[in-house]
Amino acid sequence: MIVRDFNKLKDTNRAVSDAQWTSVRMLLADDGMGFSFHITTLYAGSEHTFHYKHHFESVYCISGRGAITDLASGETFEIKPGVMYALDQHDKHTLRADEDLVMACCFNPPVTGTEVHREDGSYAPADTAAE
Ligand code: 9YT
Repeated sequence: MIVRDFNKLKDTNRAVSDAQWTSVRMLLADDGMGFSFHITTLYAGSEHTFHYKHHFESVYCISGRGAITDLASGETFEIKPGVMYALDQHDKHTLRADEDLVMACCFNPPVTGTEVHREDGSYAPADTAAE
C-alpha cells in the first residue's frame, strides 16, 4: 500500500511548477500503478492550451471556477467543483482559470515526473520522456 500526504509532497521534488501552475505528483510511473495521479493548481487569471497526444487524461475539479474549450469543436464547458472532463480523444483544449483551479488529474500512461510541455502542448510519449 502507498500512503502519501499532499501537504508533505508539496515541498518536495514531486511538486513541479511553471509560472502559471503547480502540480504535485501523488503517483508517478515508478509507483507501478499504470497511471499517474496529480493534484494540479492552475492560477487565477491564467489560460493554458494543452494537447496530450500521447496520454489519456481525466481531470476532476476540487475547487475553483473556470472553463475548458475543446479546440476541435469550439465547445466551451464550465469548470466548477464536481465537474470532470476526460480527454478520451487526446483532445486539444484550452483551460481558463477564473479563480485558482485545484484539479485531481490521472494520466495514462503515467508520467515519469520529468516531462515538460513541448511546443505543441504535449508531453513526450512515456518511453521517450527525456526527449
Ligand atoms: C488540469 C491539467 O491540465 N493538468 C495537466 C497536468 C499538469 N500540467 C501536470 O501535472 O503535469
